[in-house]
Amino acid sequence: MTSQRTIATEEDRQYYDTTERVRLKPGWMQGEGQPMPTIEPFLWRWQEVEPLVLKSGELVTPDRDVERRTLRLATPGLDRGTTHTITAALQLLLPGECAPAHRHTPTAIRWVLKGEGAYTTVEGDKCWMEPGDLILTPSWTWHDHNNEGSEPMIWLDGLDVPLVRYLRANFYEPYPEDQQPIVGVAESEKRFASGALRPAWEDHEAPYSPLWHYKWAKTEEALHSLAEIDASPFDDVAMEFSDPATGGPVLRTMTCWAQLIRPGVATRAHRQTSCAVYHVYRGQGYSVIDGQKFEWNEGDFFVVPPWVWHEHANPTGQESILFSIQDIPVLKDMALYREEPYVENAGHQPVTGLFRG
Ligand code: GTQ
Ligand code: FE2
Repeated sequence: MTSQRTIATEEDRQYYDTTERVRLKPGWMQGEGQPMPTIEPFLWRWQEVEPLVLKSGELVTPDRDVERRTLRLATPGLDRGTTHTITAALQLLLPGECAPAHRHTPTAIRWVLKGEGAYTTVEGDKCWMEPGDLILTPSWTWHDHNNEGSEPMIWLDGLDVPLVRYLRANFYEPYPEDQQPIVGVAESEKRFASGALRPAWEDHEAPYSPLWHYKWAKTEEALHSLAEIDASPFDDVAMEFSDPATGGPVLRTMTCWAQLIRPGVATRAHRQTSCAVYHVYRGQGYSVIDGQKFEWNEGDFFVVPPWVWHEHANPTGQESILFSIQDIPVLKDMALYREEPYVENAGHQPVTGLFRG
């Protein structure tokens, strides 16, 4: 059998020389190309990240050259992105600054971490940012960020850039002015934030949520309401931010979750073909990812790679809240989503190591 796959005779050699010359690759010869880089689980500590984010304010200023003052969560082994599909970055905007208006085909989300007095304008709609708010800037929507307050504003950006680049569909356009004209304030919220009710005469054809701003107060209330009655064995009180027009994920390429891990809860492990970038919005706890224990504190970030066992726990007496960006919609739409529960040991992985960073 193997003799069929080796170059034994002059005739073979000629054959393989010819296939190479005409750009044909025999599939029965050795595997093709470089192996895909594996994505390692990783954790960034807020204690280390925050001073570097604040210091970046002394190094650069967002303008037409710099565009955005961001620090990417750079997972080891990847030279772009935070996972193979998602880029996550911390962005800083100082009082009086404007991150100029532009649009691009990659979609972005903002998860607000710190500060007040800044807003993002999305397609003319002014969205004031407060910690715990989720703001969407879907594909090809104009957006600029402005800080009119007196404090540094810090948020987490999540973008589908690695996926869009892979698909060769990355386009970008600057707006002629730094700021786009403001048409209204919190308009998407006034139309759609009630969730269960929406304007009766409007059709929704956009391939993303018409609601761009999910306020923290509503998210927190939703988590607490669900916690009274139900929870997932794998993710505890996990809620997906949803498109009020479809009930589905807010975007085609990324979904966002807010997850309450109640005091004393240790979820069961499972694995999925999707991946996630997590932020610890509140509290303390740990996740076991691929047998490694990742202890997290408020403000930390961590990555759950695809098809890796993971479980979350909150051994403290206070609630923990996790925010995450996940690529589930891509896998599901392509019929590639798989999920598997960890069945041994009552659903808990043996812990083989402690992540130290
Ligand atoms: O705020 O518009 O992290 O365009 C990367 C690209 C943020 C933004 C990023 C962007 C933005
Ligand atoms: Fe942008």
